[in-house]
Amino acid sequence: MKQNTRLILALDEIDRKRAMKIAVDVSDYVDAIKVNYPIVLACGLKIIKRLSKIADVICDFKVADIPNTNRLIVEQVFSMGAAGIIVHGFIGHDSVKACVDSAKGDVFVVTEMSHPGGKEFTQPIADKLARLAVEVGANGVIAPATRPKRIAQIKELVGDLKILCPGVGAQGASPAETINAGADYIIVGRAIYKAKEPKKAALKIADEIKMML
Ligand code: OMP
Repeated sequence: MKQNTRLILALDEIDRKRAMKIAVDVSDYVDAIKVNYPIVLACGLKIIKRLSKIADVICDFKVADIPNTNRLIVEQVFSMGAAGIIVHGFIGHDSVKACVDSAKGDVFVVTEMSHPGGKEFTQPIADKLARLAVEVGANGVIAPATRPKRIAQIKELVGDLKILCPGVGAQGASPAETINAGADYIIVGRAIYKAKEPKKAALKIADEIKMML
């Protein structure tokens, strides 16, 4: 995945035509497009192929199963042209390693989640999950933009692994603070795809990121 604007669009838009238009409109300002269950359930797996012609696609399926099932999921995702996949870490070393071994691209491990409930169960084990990501040879981790201090702490644990941070915009975090805390990429959904002019919104955030580098 390129590291140019450091902005990743979370395209949780379920209308296929609108989603494709937004993807094309913002393509100059994003390094990748992240898809999650909403768009894939609404539009089918083929949306991954379609979007991957516009930008690198990261499949945020938060994979969380036994090693064999994970392998089967990961194989399907990469056969559609995805560039990366997001998996949970709490499933243990063997299950995450199965993802890394079968991936034909990047694997990102969720550490502490960005929403308020992320403090309940993911925060207490997030440091362990970050270490696990390093130990199994993942390419990066997901850390919460909503808690910049935690980004910095998790960065200490993961060294060269990339840190992708959701929570900017609709969840309240700012691009500047997130980059300052050590994020390699910022993941933004609603603040772009729900904006009146998604292209302008993406450009504004990309500019804010640029100012901090
Ligand atoms: P917005 O809140 O609309 O910007 O979207 C954030 C995106 O990041 C959504 O697609 C979430 O599913 C995703 N996300 C989080 O918001 N928090 C997390 O802790 C992890 C993720 C993720 O793995 O991408």
